[in-house]
Order: sequence, then structure tokens, then C-alpha cells
Amino acid sequence: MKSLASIIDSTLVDDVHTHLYDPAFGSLLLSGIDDLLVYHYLVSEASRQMDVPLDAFWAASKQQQADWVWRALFVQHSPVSEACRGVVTVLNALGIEPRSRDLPALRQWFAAQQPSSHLDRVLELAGVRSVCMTNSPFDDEERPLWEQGFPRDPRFRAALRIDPLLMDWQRSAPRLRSWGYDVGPERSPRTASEVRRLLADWTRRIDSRYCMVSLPPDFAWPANTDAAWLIEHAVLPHGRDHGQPLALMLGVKRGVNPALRLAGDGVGRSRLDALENLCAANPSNRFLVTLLSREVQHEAVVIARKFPNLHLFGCWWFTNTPQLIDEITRMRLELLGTSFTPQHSDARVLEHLIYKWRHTRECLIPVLATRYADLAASGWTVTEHEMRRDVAHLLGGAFDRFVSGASR
Ligand code: FIX
Ligand code: ZN
Repeated sequence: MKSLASIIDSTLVDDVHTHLYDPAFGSLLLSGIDDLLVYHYLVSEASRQMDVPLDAFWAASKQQQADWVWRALFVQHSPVSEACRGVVTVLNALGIEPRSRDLPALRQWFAAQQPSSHLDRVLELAGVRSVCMTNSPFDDEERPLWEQGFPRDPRFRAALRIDPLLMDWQRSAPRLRSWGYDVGPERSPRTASEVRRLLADWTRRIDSRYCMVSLPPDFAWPANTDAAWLIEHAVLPHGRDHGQPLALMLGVKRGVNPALRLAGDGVGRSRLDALENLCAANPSNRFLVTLLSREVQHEAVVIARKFPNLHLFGCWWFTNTPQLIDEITRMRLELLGTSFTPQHSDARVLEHLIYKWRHTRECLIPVLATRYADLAASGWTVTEHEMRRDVAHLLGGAFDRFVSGASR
């Protein structure tokens, strides 16, 4: 009988949320040591240890920024944080002894890789079968390629990101008008139907799996806000018409320290009565939810027990640390069984897939082993076939079924 560890290690993952791009997007698919080092997780950590003022940091080239991050986090101190250890895991998995090379040598190594075989190798080392991208019509860099069309790499699936639409309607409305949608700034039936037309067009164009938005801790629903109105009159009807779940990423406070740019976002406790209200009032809509704050994880699990149209996924960003993955995943297994998706990578750089999934697998093994051992002690021994089924379900299978509406 194969061990649980080898089943978890060998089961391929369908990664349900990343910031990676189909290789057709060229330089938008980040890769290599400099992108690994200027990852915003590391920039925020380095900002605490670097002597360089932030203005000078942002004015410098990516390579110079990477040099500073490397020096602060890997040379002057031991890289013990989760994000730093991630870089070490990546280099190791690629066969590079991280301490034996300086940054110029690491750069040369990455530059020598042939992009498509490097992509294949990374996916293989990460044990990842497919990744879901984050695709925004509001992103001027990616929109033109979608409009033009391109041969898709089937390993890169799409999801429609709509943050500006919901969170910044007054500035988004003129953009929609410039794209030919007859919306006004006011909340009218015409505006709602034109937003639905935009969502339908983009869902078809990118072959979207779900629609997604990140929301601040004080997001309320129902409420007299543009976001709540658009959700009720455009996003939810669109979801029902097109079978698209709505992914809510709850609890992000954007720009807590704007000087840190992308690294400057923070966290707050979300008001989960909004989630409860959404699930209760819209039984024909499906909601995918991940939460940034540790403090609301238990409440979210209890809501999920009440609403089969809610699927929890991932230990998002600040909760993607071994200690919190362990705690949150145990809690979810104990209260939801296997009806959730423990992790997504949120990878921004191709090679992140390696560390995010290796570290997740390391966490999942003892958590699931304990549940199976407790179950065996109570008189139910899980077979190898059943373990494989459960692991495949947890590593993307359950999410896929929920998204397709097949079963929950
Ligand atoms: O909103 C999101 O999808 C977040 O994941 C990002 O905004 C965030 O910057 C991130 O990369 C977290 O892992
Ligand atoms: Zn993300």
C-alpha cells in the first residue's frame, strides 16, 4: 500500500488561483531570480532590514532591487521567513545549491533556460497540472492580446477579475463607455444590463471559469453602495445566466502603506454577515471564498456548513504560512470533511509554483494523516484508493466540480 505522503506528493494539482499568464503573454509571465527576489512578499520583509530608502528602491532597476533584497534577507540575515525559504526551496528543486552561487551566476543560470522546456520542468517539479490565471479586462497590458486572440495553452485556465468594476465604479464607467457599453454613472436598469453584457462578452472571450473580486474588510451586502448594487443587479444575474461562480477574496486593505506599492496592502477582519447574506439570498449562485484574516476563518467554516452554495478555498497570502495552513486546514477538515479546497498558490512568478506546492504538501501530509489515524482508531480504515480519491478532491477536484456545478 502506498503511503499517504507519496500519494500527496504524486497527485497533480489544479491550482485554482494564481497571477501567472499563458506564455502567449510574453513578459507578463514572470520568471527567474530577479522576479523571485522582488516579489512583494519579500519587498515588504526587506523594507524592514534594508538601509535603502523606499524612494531610491523604487527608482532603481529590477536587478538593483533584487541585489538589495538578496543582501538584506539572504546575506545579512538568515532567510527564515516563509517567503525567503520559498526562494531556497525553488533553487534547490532546480538543482542549484543556493549558497554556492552569487546573484550574477544565478541570473546566468536562469537566462540559459529555454522558456518552454523550463515551464514544463517547473510544472513537473511543482506537480501542477493546470493553473488558473487572474484576467482583467481593466488591465491595459493584457486586454489587447485577449481582444486580438491567440492559441491558448490549455494548462493556463482563465478567471475574470473585476475589482475596478465593483470598487471604483465612478472611474470604470467612462472606461466601459469607451469600449462601447452604454453605461451611465447612475444605477439604472440600462447600466445593469450593459454591465451584464460586458461580463458575458469577457466570459466568452477568455473562456472564464469564474468571476472574481477582492473586497475590503468593511464590505457590506446588502448595502447602498455601487459595489453592492452592481453585485445584485449585474454580477449575480450574470453568474446565474452563465453558470459562473463568484469568487470573493475577503479582507484586504489596499495601500495601508502606499510607499511600499504592491507590498503595502494589509489585512482586516471581514464582516462575514455580508457573506452569510449573499449565500442566503442567492441560493442559485455559487460562491468561492478565501479570507485573508486568521481571525475570521472559524466563522467562515461555520457559514460554509450552512450553505452548500459556498466553497472555501486557499490559505491566502498572509495565511499561507505552515503554522496557519496547519491550523486552518485541520479546522476545515474537522468541520467540513473534504468539501473545500485547502490551497491555491497565488503564484506571481512561475517558479513560485515549486515552493508554494512543496510547502503545502509538507503541511497537508501530517494534517490528513492525523484525521485518517483518528478515524482508524475509531474503527474506519481508509483504503489506498479512497486516499487517492480524497487527495485528488482536495487538490483541485472539489473546486472543479463546484465550479462546473456538477456537485458540491
Ligand atoms: O488580490 C489578489 O488576488 C491578491 O492575491 C494579490 O492582490 C496579492 O498581491 C498577492 O499576490 C497575494 O498573494
Ligand atoms: Zn491573488
